[in-house]
Formats: sequence, C-alpha cells, structure tokens
Amino acid sequence: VEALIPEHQRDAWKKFQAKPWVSKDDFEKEVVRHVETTLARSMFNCDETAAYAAASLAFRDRLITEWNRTQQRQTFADTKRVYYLSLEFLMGRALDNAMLNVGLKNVAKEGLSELGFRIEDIINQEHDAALGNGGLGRLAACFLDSMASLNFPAWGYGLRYKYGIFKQEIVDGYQVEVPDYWLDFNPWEFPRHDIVVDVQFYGGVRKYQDDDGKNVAVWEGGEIVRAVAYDVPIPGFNTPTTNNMRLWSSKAASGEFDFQKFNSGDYESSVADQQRAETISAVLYPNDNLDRGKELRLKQQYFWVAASLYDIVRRFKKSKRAWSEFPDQIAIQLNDTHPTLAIVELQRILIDMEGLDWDEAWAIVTNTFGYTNHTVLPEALEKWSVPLFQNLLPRHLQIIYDINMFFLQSVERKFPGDRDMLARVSIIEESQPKMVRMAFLAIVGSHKVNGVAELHSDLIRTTIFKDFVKIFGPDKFTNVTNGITPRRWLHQANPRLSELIASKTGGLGFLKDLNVLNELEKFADDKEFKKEWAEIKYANKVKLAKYIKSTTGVTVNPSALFDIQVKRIHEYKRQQLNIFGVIHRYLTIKAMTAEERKKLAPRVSIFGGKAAPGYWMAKTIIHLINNVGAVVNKDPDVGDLLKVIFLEDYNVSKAEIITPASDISEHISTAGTEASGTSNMKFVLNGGLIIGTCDGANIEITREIGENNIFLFGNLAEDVEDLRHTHNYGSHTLDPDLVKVFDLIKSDAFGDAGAFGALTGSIEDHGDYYLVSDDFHSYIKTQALVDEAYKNQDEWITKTILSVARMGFFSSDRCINEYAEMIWNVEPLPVEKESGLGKEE
Ligand code: 9GP
Repeated sequence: VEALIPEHQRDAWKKFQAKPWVSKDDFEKEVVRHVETTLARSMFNCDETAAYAAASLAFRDRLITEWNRTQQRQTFADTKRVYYLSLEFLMGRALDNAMLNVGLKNVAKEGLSELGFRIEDIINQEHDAALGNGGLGRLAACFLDSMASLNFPAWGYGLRYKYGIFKQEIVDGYQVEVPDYWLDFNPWEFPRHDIVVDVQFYGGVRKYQDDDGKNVAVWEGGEIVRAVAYDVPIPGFNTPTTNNMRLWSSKAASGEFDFQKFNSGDYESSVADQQRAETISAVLYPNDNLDRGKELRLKQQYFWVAASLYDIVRRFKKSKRAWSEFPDQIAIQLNDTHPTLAIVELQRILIDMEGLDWDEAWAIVTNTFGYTNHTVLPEALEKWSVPLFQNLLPRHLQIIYDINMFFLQSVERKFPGDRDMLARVSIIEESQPKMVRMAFLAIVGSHKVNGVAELHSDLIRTTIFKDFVKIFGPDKFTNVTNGITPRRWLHQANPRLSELIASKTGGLGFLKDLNVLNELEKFADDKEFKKEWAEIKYANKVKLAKYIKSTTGVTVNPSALFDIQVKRIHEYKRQQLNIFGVIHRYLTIKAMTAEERKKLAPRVSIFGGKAAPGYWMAKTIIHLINNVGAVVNKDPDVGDLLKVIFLEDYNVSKAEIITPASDISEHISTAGTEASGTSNMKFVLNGGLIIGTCDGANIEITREIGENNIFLFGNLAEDVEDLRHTHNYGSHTLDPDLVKVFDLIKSDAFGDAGAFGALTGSIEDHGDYYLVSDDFHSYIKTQALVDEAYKNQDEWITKTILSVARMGFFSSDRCINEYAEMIWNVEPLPVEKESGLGKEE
C-alpha cells in the first residue's frame, strides 16, 4: 500500500492517532465538544435535536476510527472481498444500532442522562434512512449487519437517493404521498469528494481494426454525469470490524453551471445540465415487486453499476495481479436483476478498455457474479426495450447481443434443432419492440443463481428458469433461505425480551449464534419464566397501544388479541382477504347475543404498509381498511371486541415498535407468490404466532417450530394453476360468507360502495386471480381456531416460547455463511477481540 507520508514522519501520526473512546466521561466530552464546536451551540440552546446530532457524531467518530483500521487490515490481508450490489438499502435508524453493536449503549445512556437527556428521546430524533421499498431492501440491510458481525471483508454499493421512499399520510381514508427529504442532517455519511467517477450515457460506437488486425470498439460522444462517493460505516456486533456501504450521488461533470448562458441572461438553462445530472440519484422508485421500464430507472441502474465497477476494478488494479485472478479476489452479488448491467459493464471494461479477448474476459465475468432472484411475479421481472437501450447504452446493447449469440450457439450445440428452446431462452425477446430480459442475462452471466426460500427456489427451477436448468445443469441453481439480524430485530427492538433470554442462556451469545435460543425449550413449562415472558409481551402491547392512541386517537385494549399485518400493500399479499375477514367478524359480532359476545376474545386488527403511488387497487384496499375502521371503531355493539387500525407510514423504526407487540401476525399471500417474506421471521422471533399460507419461508418456519405452533390455511402452490383455470373456463362460485361481506360493502355500510367496485369486481367478475374466494372459508375457520387457542393463555405462551427457541435457523448470519460457502467462496478475516471495544452484557 502506498502512503503519502514518508516513513520518517510517521511517528508524529502514530503518536496522535485517533483512539476509539470507551468511557462515559470521554463520551460526554465528545458530545459537549460536538455541541460547542461542530454544531456551534452551547448548553443554553442544546435541544434534543442538537443532542442527537452530537451523540451521533461522537459515535460516528468512533465508528470511523474502527472503519479505517478495518479497511487497512483488509487491504493488508489482501484476501477475497464481497461486493453486495443493491439498489435498495432499507437501513432505518443508525444511532441505536451503533450503540448496541459497539456495546456502549449503557455508557451513552448514563452520559446523556448526566447531560440532561433521556436516551429514548434522543434516539427518536433520528430520521429513518429509508432507501428501499420493503423486504428486498431490508434484507440487504440485514446482510450488511451480518457480514460485518461475522468479519467478512464486504462492501455494499448503492445509490444515495436524495428522496427515499415517500412518507405516507392518510387523509379521509386515502393514502397521500409526501416526499421524504432525509438528508437535512445526516451525521452517518462521509462525502468523499476525492472519489468521483465520470459515467457516460448516449453517444455512438465507432468500430475499426487496429494495426494488428484486432477489432476495436470505441464508445464516444453522448453525455457525462459525475458520481460522487458517500461512505456509511457499518459496525459489526461485538467486533471491531466496521465495513463500508458506498452510495453514489450524481452531479454534473461540467462544473456547477454554464457561465456563458448565465451571463447572457439565460438563467434557467444555465443550471439545466446540473439539474438533469442530479435527477439521476434524486429519488427512489417507489414500486415493490413491479417493473415500469422507465428510462430514468435504467439510467440509475447504469450510473450506479458503472461507478461501482470502476471503483472495484480500480482497487483490484492496485494489487497488480493478473486479470485471471479477479474472481479469486472479488465476488459480486446481484441483489435481484437491478444490477445486471454490471455483467455487461465488466465485460466491456475487460475487452474494450483492458484489451482482453472475449473468452478470457467472459470466464472472469461469469466466475465473479452471483445472482439472487427475489420474485416469480411476471410483472416484477425486469425487461428493457431494445430501442431504449440502443439510445442510452449503445455499446452495452452490442455486447448483450454478442453474449446472447454465444449463449444461443452453445444451446444449439446442446439441443440441436430445438428452435422453440432458442426462442424461449433468448436474452432478447422477439416482441414489438424487442425487449432485453434481464433475469436471463443475469443467469447467463453468473456462476450461481439462488432463490430465497425452499419453495421459491424450487419454483424458479421448475417454472420460470426451467430451461436454464436443462442448459446449465441443476448445480448452478441453489437456495439460500432468507434471514434477519437478531441484533436489530430482537436485541434493539425488544430489549426486555433480549435481556430475559440473556439471563437464561448465559449472556448475549445468542445474538451471535442464534441456535443458542434452543436452550429456552427447557423453560417452556416454567411458571416463573412464563410469567415474565407474558409480562414483557403485555408491556410491548401497552407501548403499541399508546402509539396507536397518539397517532390515530383510537383507544385499544392491550389485553385484546393483537392481530397484525404490516408489509407493502399488494394484491398478492392479500390484505383484502384480511379486511374481508374483519368484516365477516363484524357481521358475526353484530348477529351475536350479549351472552355470546362475552365468550369472544377481543381483537385488534392492525394494518400498516405503503401502496405504490400508481397502484390503484392497492390504494383501494387501504381506503377500505380505513373506512371499515371508521365504522367498526365507533359501533357501540362492538366495543372492545373488535378494533380496526391502519398505522400511517409504516417503516423500519415503526416496525421496531409494532413487531414485539403481536400476538398473531398475518402472512397470507396466495401460495407460490411470496418468495420468502422476512417479517414472518421477525414476528415469531419476538414471541408472536403466525397465521399463514403454505408460501415462502412460512413453510420452513413451520418445519422448524412445529406445526402445532403455527396456523396454516389455504390452497397449496401446486393447485393454484388449476384453480385459476377453473375460474376462467369453468364455474366460479363465490364463498357464501364472502358474498355476505360483499353485500355489506355494497349496501354502502363503509361509504360509497362505488369506491370499492373494482376490488370486489376483481374477485366476482374478473377471475379472482389471487384466489381470495377459494381461501376464504379456510381462512375464517383458521381464525376461529386462533380465537379458541388464545383463550388458553397458558398453552399459548408455551407455544410462543417453543417457537422462539426454534428460530435459530432464521438468523441472517446463517444466510451469509451459506452465501460465503456456496456462492462467494470467501473466508472471514479474523480480528483480535481486544481492540478497545467496550463490551456490555
Ligand atoms: O417479494 C419478495 C419477498 O418475499 C422477499 O422476502 C424479499 C427478500 O428476498 O424480496 C421480495 N422481492 C422483491 O421485492 C422484488 O423482487
């Protein structure tokens, strides 16, 4: 490694090298220093925002010191690194996480208290970093936490959106979107104005033969946009390893603005270039499981991929190794198809810029990349129109055609004469206009392809990618079932439960080896333990009840059964099935005698989640939920027996309040549609049971925790196709209970029924694609079983303890170890434990 400071002057550096602070006094000193100097305030005007800022800066300084050491250690060791390319990182808040991961939360708590602040209030000042839509982005965030906690040399690469996912407001029952400008004050990032990459778009390709007769392609003209790096330190739990997430921000390459235009009075167009460039990283596309094919999105993808690869290649070239060693030093994981262009970009760098021949370059490319598929929904599988590509990335389109040609030639050799096969697997779809199929490109350009739960991985092997299994053989396709980080989703979100578990399992070790939870099995019938367990759940429900009261004005009874469905609103996730079930419950209660009502377990049905702004049906579902709540919540016949709540603006920090408070949560997608789901894991880990379909990771959760501890219902994935066929070509009679629900909606009981016509019509008249009617009876019956089971609190608590005890498998640490072994072939870089970390148990 080259150093800018000559050997004989390094002693001064070493003497004054930053050391991570550890004690309470040092923490307070740092906070006061930041208040007085960085923030230019004093004790007389230090409010909670300023205290948050100063505490965060104190932790940031600490993290960055460890970050520097980690980077040096990894550079010296020169071992293989992982680069995780994800267009979404749903990080949530950083301060609490940093305090817990470095083990100094108690120090900070006492220090803040001495300075006059409550730590909870300070934590609540932070704006969520919401650079993602839902499960895909949150998975990426959990993976970063695990990679750092397990000491893997690993970086995340993403985009630094100026606006994250929109904020959701509910106005008169409707979703309204409000921009999320989150960068006002973000102490967690480091702008690296010295790390910039110029990224080219548009232009044309000139081809010629050089003096040696070699074909040369030069991509020239067009426009240049500058990518600026922003680094965010990612602390591992109880380890000095602090990895990096590098996010790119776009700006004009041509300087600030056009002085000539400015001087001639053309003020508006003088800044136009700058604004156009900045648009690229301005806003996160708010679609979950939906591809829209917009040019700006493709621009985002290339901008991010080009900057990241330039950075990765630059780092590799410093080592002066031979190109053939690239895949021994670097593993790049593609989080869904969004970064697939990286495959083409690396091939372009190797053949056009570095002069390698095609085959040599292609071997390097395919050995470097792994691709994770996260969905089988056809509307979510990315395709880009060829004319769009031709205009924006002309050289890349040529390379894609070449990749496709060589690929199809190999298919032709393997399956001579099978023209249908060639048409089916071609990366270019022969439609009008032609389209580039990104998933196919990702498969062809990677050495491993994985799904995210067993059923999902089986489905991709037997349906959407079945031809590719024949072509490449089954070994290329594998499964890595998703997981979640127990640090955030247990220790941070549910500190009392974490503490109880620690007291019974010999400390916080379970946070690093989640299988230790198994030791809880022996307490499943322990009276004292169960009492404490139940008290914690109740306290978490009281906390949520308070939150509900303060945000919606509705009073809910914390002793009622809390039934929660929080996730993106999507027809396939079937929030409509849930709300129809709620209406059915409402009808049932109305028809009951007072005596009968006394026997019913009171229930609070809680919903939360955002609908993509253009997804009208999802917005209709939100509207219906809110209107049902407005009627039910003030019906004196119902009282506490049923409350319906829609929580506005569901996000990571709200999930940390909601998840520990569930008795039952709903994961009720049409079988075969939810690739994995991860909130199912979070809820069970926090001592809630689940009601769900045989879909995604629900199946493996059942296998782990036992079928007595889960409420499964509904049709199986293998029957879905036949059912849909019957709907369309046979008879389709609706479930009679569902008809009653629809009749009530149509009587304007929840406001003008016209507003819900499309929703009920999609089931009655348009084929019921998501099988709501087919599963309705089974759903209602299973909900009745939930009611019954909840009455026996003693057994219920035992079920929740046994479930938590068996959740070890769902740690994202297990996922990362599987990726490392099966896909990346990387090893962790061991660290000396005693590196000045304050360890708290
Ligand atoms: O819909 C899946 C979800 O089931 C899964 O848990 C998550 C993480 O693997 O990815 C989601 N997929 C997408 O958001 C788009 O492919």
